[in-house]
Amino acid sequence: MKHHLILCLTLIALTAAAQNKNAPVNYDESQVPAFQVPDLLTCSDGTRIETRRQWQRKRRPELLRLFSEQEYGITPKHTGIKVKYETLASGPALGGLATQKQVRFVFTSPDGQKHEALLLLYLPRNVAGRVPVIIAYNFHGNQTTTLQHDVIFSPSKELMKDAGSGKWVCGEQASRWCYEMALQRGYAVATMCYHDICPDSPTLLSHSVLPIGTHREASDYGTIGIWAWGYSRIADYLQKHERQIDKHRMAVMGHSRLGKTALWAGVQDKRFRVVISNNSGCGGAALSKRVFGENVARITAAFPHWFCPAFNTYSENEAALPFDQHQLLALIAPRHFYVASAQDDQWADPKGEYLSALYASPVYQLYGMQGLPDGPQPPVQQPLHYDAAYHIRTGSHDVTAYDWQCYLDYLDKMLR
Ligand code: GTR
Repeated sequence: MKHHLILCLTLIALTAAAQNKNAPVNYDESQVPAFQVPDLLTCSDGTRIETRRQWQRKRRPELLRLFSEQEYGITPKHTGIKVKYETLASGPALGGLATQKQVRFVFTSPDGQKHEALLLLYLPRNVAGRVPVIIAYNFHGNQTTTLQHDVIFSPSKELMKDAGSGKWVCGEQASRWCYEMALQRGYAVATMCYHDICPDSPTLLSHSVLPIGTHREASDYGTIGIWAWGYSRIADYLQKHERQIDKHRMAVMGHSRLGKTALWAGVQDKRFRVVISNNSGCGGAALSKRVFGENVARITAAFPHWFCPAFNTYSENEAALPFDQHQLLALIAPRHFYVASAQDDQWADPKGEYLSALYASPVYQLYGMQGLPDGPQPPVQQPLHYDAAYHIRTGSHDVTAYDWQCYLDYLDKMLR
């Protein structure tokens, strides 16, 4: 009898999980539920925040804890992991515009396990003094980001089921990487394949640099937490070992799932002066409570390894969320964030991304700074560049030359 009951309950649980994958997706603005975003400046005990000191001492840590415990998982402070670097290649590249370096990171965990990741760094030549840097992961290996044939394949390629597919071919993603434009404007760019830090597949998690088990407790980090931790390890290297890099002018950038990751990294690591989220959508810049486009049910069903298990609780129940993504963006202040949307990328809810950026403004005000000014979402191709920034461009889910141009204009303003 007891066994029968357990079996029934298990079946119900499994069916519920399976149904999540098919949770409805809304693209109709008139069907957006009535909602109120949780107030940025009111603490859980009702205290109203009036000063930046109160924000820093009380509200910011409280919100950071919420995002750690309920969305991305708690980032470990002490991992015991040691990192060694080995330069595999270095020399002129991109028609003499850059010095290229390819650096192998070897992570050794306390139990002696080793993991390798490969950094590709382009430094501008003919620039005197230290330069700012943009750090951004790529999806299918360093070799896909450029047509230069001397770029070594990222090691994680070998693990992936689709390793033989066109996705991993040299230069395949080159349109997303405007290296020349950045270098000409005096920026270094550093990239690494995110799978090198932790493969984005539930069956390959044993290859992660940070350990992640098949069974996780409610607030245990998922892969977004691991990738964000990895962004900080790239910053460590650039800060300590690259004399040409200005450690006070580091920006972190990411597209889509890596945009979510860039935000979470930027919130936690104050070395990132500008945090760029390109089409990051659900679990990134977009407000969850609008339930427009991708929603919590869909994302947690499709990618059960990305967030901490506690986030599943809000599947088809965004109304119960005690936080929303505008508060994540606000945690970046007084440093700067840039949220960018694409008109045809409705899955990522461009309007929700804009509103989230706008609703973060009160914290910039506390700092005597100017976040996005009150007003409707700007038209396409009309960037708003304040102490926080936003643009929406024409086209689809992608990173384009237009996006790079806007980011570089903004970085020129904020990092000079
Ligand atoms: C989609 C996912 C989005 C976004 C995207 C990407 O499948 O639903 O949240 O992260 O992948 O990373 O390209």
